[in-house]
Amino acid sequence: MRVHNTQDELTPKNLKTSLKSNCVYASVEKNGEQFMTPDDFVQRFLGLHRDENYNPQTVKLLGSILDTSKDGLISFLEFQAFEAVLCRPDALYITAFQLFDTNGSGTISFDEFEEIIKHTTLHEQIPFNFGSEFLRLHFGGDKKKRNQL
Ligand SMILES: [Ca+2]
Repeated sequence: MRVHNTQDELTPKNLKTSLKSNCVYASVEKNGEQFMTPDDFVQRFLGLHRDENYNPQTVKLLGSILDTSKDGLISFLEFQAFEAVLCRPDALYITAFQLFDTNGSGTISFDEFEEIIKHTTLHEQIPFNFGSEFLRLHFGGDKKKRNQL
């Protein structure tokens, strides 16, 4: 028989269970409302990037996926909205979009795309070609075109 610890897996069901106790992870209180910081969500709630050499920028970027208002804090409503996203069949696309949309405008500019790609370890190993046909297609020759979901 396989021993299964559901607390170790990030599934919509587990998130729902955790949702009720997410205030435990919220370290910031403003006007009577509790918020999680990116550190609270990524390191304490998910249990990721906890080693002493973790990259704070990575934690900030992962937290920003939930922080759709981009105020640096994750509200209970933002956490609930993320749970709803995870239940959708296109959850991966929406999550990726929210990662790249760093200013929460609902569109992805060339600068936002470049900022995230330049942060990846893959780019460090194999530099991404920001003058490629792929980028011309999605951002136009002048790189001014913005992409929406
Ligand atoms: Ca927020």
